[in-house]
Amino acid sequence: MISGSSLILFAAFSVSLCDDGHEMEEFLKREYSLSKPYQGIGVSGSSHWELMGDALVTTDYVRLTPDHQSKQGAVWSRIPCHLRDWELQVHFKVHGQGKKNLNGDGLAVWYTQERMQKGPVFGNRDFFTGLGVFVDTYPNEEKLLEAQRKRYTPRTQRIFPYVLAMVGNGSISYDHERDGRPTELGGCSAMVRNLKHDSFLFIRYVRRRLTIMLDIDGQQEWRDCLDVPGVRLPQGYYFGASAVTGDLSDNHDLISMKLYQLTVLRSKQEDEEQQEVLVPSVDNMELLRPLTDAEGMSSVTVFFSVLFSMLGVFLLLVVGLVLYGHWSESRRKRFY
Ligand SMILES: [Ca+2]
Repeated sequence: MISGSSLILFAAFSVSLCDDGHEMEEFLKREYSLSKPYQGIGVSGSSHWELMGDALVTTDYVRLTPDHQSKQGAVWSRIPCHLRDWELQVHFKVHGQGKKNLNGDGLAVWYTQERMQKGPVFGNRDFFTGLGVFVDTYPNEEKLLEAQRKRYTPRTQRIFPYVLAMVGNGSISYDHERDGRPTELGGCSAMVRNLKHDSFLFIRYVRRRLTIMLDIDGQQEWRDCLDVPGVRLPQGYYFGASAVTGDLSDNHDLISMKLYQLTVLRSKQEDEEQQEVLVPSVDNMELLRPLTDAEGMSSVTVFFSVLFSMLGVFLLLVVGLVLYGHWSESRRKRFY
């Protein structure tokens, strides 16, 4: 695993080793990156990035929301990304006047089919298609259970702020009241608010493996947050970031989002499999499991079995009725 500082130093080009020992080359892709001096952002047509809602740009940051109630803002790439393997480094800052747990709601980083759509998921639409990584700063579920005078068992408690990943296929809703627990792919606690030093989120997607790391302790070291294999994300989606405040608020600032292309050697079979991904899915996750060929066949088989059984029963009934008709006829004839 390479460290955050080395990534920053070798911003334009470097070679690193993947977890499984594969050598990878990294290239900064400027067209998918957002960094100072944020030239032309917000001016229609003159930048690769577009602002929406309450988001605004200064010389030092893109502020998704200010520290005021009921704000939502986002920034979206205009260009769909067709890279297969990539890593995204997000330099962000969450800060505000509110004391712990009296702030909210958090920010999200997106790689989705949809873009520029307002909604309830950290300012973005629900039922999204693709990947969402949430830096959730308000524990809705905990507050809900407290209100119902129910207690968490230690096994289920999550310490907030909490970083969480979710993959959506367009038909799955994000459960805001439960902080996305039902659809959580994985996550970790992350004390990201009101830090004196820089904070970074790192999302790497290589050979269907999704890795999320954080650098928030001011040590210039990445720490693991999530590592999930078998995440199938189509190509051609948009990168974006959004944030929302409610009754409670924070400044949600983006300093940069830098996208690196990773060059990975693939077998022919991997190459072919990659091209088949049309809808996001996650292996071994029931909500999002892809249909295999065998399962596709078996559902067809089930359909025809049911159809033929019904036809069979119908045929038996008809034959039975005809036979009964003949039998009662011949019985009547015997009496005359
Ligand atoms: Ca929350």
